[in-house]
Amino acid sequence: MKVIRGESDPAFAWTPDLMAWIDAKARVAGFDATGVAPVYESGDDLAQRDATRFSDWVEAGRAGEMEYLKRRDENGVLLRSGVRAAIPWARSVIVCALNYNAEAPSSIEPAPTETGWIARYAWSCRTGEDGQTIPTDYHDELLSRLRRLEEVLKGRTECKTRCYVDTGPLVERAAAAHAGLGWIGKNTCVIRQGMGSWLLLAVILTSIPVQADAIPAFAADRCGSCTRCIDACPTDALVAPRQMDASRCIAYLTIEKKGKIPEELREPVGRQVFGCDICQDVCPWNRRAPVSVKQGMEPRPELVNPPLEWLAQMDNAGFRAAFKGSPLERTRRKRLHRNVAIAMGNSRDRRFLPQLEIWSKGDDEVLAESARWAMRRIEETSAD
Ligand code: B12
Ligand code: SF4
Ligand code: SF4
Repeated sequence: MKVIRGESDPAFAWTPDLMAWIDAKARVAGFDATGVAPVYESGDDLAQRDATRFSDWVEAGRAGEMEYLKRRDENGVLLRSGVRAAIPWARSVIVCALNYNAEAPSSIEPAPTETGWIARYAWSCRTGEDGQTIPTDYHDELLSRLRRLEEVLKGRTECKTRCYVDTGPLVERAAAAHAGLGWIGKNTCVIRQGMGSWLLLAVILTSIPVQADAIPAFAADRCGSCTRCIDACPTDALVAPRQMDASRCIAYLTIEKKGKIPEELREPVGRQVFGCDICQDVCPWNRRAPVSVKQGMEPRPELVNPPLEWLAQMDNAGFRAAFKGSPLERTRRKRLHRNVAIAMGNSRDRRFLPQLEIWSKGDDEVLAESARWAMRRIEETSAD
C-alpha cells in the first residue's frame, strides 16, 4: 500500500472504500464494529444541535457532581460540547465498538437475596500464564486496541490523531450515532441491530476529512413504542426517552457519588453495589445479543451475583487483591462498603445485622450512617 506523506495529505479523505478498510483493520485490532463520522465546524447545524443537547443537559443539573463533565474552556464553552473548540484540527472521528456480552445471568433474573450486583462491564479479567485471574479495566483494554489501529492508519497516511476512551472532549454516544454505528435507545445507550447494547465505545479523532458522499446515514431508531427501560428504571432516572437525570442513575450513585447516597434513593438502589444493568437487561434488543468475550474481557464468575458477605469482609489488602486493575478500584473499598451496606438493608436479611452493627460503630461516618439506615430497614421489615 502506498504511504502518502504530508501533514494530513489533502488528497486523502474518507471514502466508502477507506471506511471498509478501517473497519477490517479495527476487527483485526479486536473491535466488533467501526464507523467514521465527520467532525463538524462549531457553526454547523448538526454541531449546534449536539452542543445544545449537551449544554442543556449540564445546565439542567443532570450531571450531578461529575465535575469533569462541566469543565469549560477560557471562553466559557463546555469542553465536551463540541470537538472543534478543543481540537481545532479534528475533521473526523473513528468510533469503535467492542461487544462485552458474556454468557451469564442478567441482573433481572431471580438471585439469592444475600447477593449483590456488579455491572457486566466490570466483570472483566485476563488469565495469567500460571492460570491466575488478573482483573482488567475496559479503558486500558480498548485503548491498547485503539493504539494498534492508530498505528495502522498512520502507516497508510500521515495525519494527526488522538485516542480516547471516555476522556475525550466529546459525547461518544452522539459520535457513534453520527458514525451510523447504532441508534440511541430510550435508555440513552447505543444499540446496534444484531448486536444489542452491550457495547463499549472508543474513539480516534483524526485530521482526515470525510468525503461528502461517504458521510454515514443515521441508523434507524428501532425503539418504536417500547418503554420497557423507562418503566423498569428503579430510580426514575430516565426522565423522558433519551434523557437521563444522571444524578438519579444507580450507576452514578454507586460509582461516582461521594458521600451519602440520598435517603429517598437508597431503597430503589436495591442490590446494585457497582453500576446498574437494569435498563439494558430489559431491552428486547439484548435478548439475543451475541456473546463475544475478548481476550482481556473474560468474565470473572465470582463477580456475577457476588455474595454481599464476601464483599463486606474485605479489608484493604483483600480489596486490592480482588479489584486492583479493575473498574472497581476507582470506587475504593469504603464506597463499595457503603453500597454493600445499602444492599444488605434492602435484602432485609437479619443475618447481616452483626456486620452492619460493626460498621455502624466505625469511624467512617458515611458508612456508619448507611449501616444504621440498613439496620433500621431490616428491623422495620421484621416488625411488619
Ligand atoms: C458520564 C457517563 C455516565 C454517567 C451518565 C450517563 C448518561 N446517560 O449521560 C453515568 C455514571 C450515569 C453512566 C452510566 C452508564 N454508563 Co456511562 N458514560 C459516561 C461518559 C463518560 C460521558 C457521557 C456523557 O457525556 N453524558 C452526557 C449525556 C448528555 O450524554 P448521553 O447520555 O451520552 O446523551 C447524549 C446522546 O444521547 C445525545 N442524543 C440523544 N438523542 C440523540 C439523537 C441523535 C441523532 C444524536 C446524534 C444524539 C442524541 O444527546 C445526549 C447529549 O449529547 C461516557 C463516555 C463519553 N465520553 O461519552 C460513558 C458511556 C456513555 N457509558 C457507558 C456505559 C457502558 C455505562 C453503563 C452501562 C455502565 C453501567 N452498567 O453501570 C451505564 C449506563 C446507564 C445509561 N442508561 O446510560 C458507555 C455506553 C456504551 C453504549 N452502548 O451506549 C460509554 C460510551 C462509555 C464507553 N467508553 O463505552 N455513564
Ligand atoms: S442504569 Fe439503572 S438506574 Fe440508570 S437509567 Fe438504567 S435502569 Fe435506571
Ligand atoms: S427497552 Fe425498549 S425503549 Fe428501551 S432502549 Fe430497549 S427497545 Fe428502546
